[in-house]
Amino acid sequence: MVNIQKAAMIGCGAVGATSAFSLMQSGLFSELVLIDANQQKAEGEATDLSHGLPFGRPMKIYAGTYDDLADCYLIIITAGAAQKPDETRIDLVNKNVKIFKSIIPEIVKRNTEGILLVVSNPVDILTYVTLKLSGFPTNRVIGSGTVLDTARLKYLLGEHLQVDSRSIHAFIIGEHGDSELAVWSSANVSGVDLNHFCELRGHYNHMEAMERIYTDVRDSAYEIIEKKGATYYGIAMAVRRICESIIRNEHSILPISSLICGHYGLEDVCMGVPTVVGRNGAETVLDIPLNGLEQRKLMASADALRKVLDGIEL
Ligand code: 6V0
Repeated sequence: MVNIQKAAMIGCGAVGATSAFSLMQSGLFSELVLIDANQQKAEGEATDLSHGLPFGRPMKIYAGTYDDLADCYLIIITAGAAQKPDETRIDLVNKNVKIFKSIIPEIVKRNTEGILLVVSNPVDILTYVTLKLSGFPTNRVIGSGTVLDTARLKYLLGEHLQVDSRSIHAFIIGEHGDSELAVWSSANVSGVDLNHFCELRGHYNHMEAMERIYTDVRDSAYEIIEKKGATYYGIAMAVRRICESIIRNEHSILPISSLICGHYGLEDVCMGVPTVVGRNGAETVLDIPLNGLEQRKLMASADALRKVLDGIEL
């Protein structure tokens, strides 16, 4: 029997440790197991995090082993190499597929009922690899997809329009990477069409501003990595948001990555598109309306991912 209040973090580097910190503050779990190839790192992070518990809510955080996964409801994987300056996410594929080939069978040996949340990059490729290696049902293997990219889009639009980013309804979809796209055709601020809202705020060069904002979103990881070596706070909050929707069975619509079967005319690829997320993981993948250009860009993004998948032996 899995325990809904128990989660595991496999990989305790910058992203794993920061995500553990955000989960610790969320109150979602009563037990969090940290696993890393570097056991000392997992132990150090667990002790450091635990020292913050008297300021938060009671729970157990400890460095564990794969045996501790047996009753975990949610297993989050952040293990693997991260981008260095001038590397793309796709450049990580060989190193991280190899790492996943060692991790996923260890999970499956102990736990066949939990939900697997992939965060390591390239996240869409690794979500697909995890799905195939685990043999889990498609709803129980998800990736963080473009949840972070969508948050970046909302943040930048909020700054541009001087409005609360939570009132903005817009998505980045496709690959979490260079071929992702912004769905401008349905973007709105609490029901007001985005272009109209821009005008209300005194902005008229929509095309130029939207192109700049999209480019900033797409390239923001490169910029942050250039400046501070890694990105982790934003993704830690995104991980928390996804976990919240699962554990609290919120049925929130988040652009997580999961297997696409027939949606948008696409098959057999994992990528980020708006999906109802609840206790069962990826519950319903949504076909949101796209204009012709957006549809072509989404196809191109799926093609780019498929080419990488075709080069992987599973
Ligand atoms: P990091 O700080 O180098 O940490 C990686 C950790 O993984 C290290 O502690 C390693 O010891 C550990 N590790 C390596 N191999 C194994 C293994 N076989 N089993 C267990 N642990 C292992 O990297 P960082 O934490 O910065 O990034 C982790 C991954 O997240 C990278 O692939 C990033 O590209 C990816 N990110 C994904 C994002 C997203 O939006 N999905 C956002 C940011 C980073």
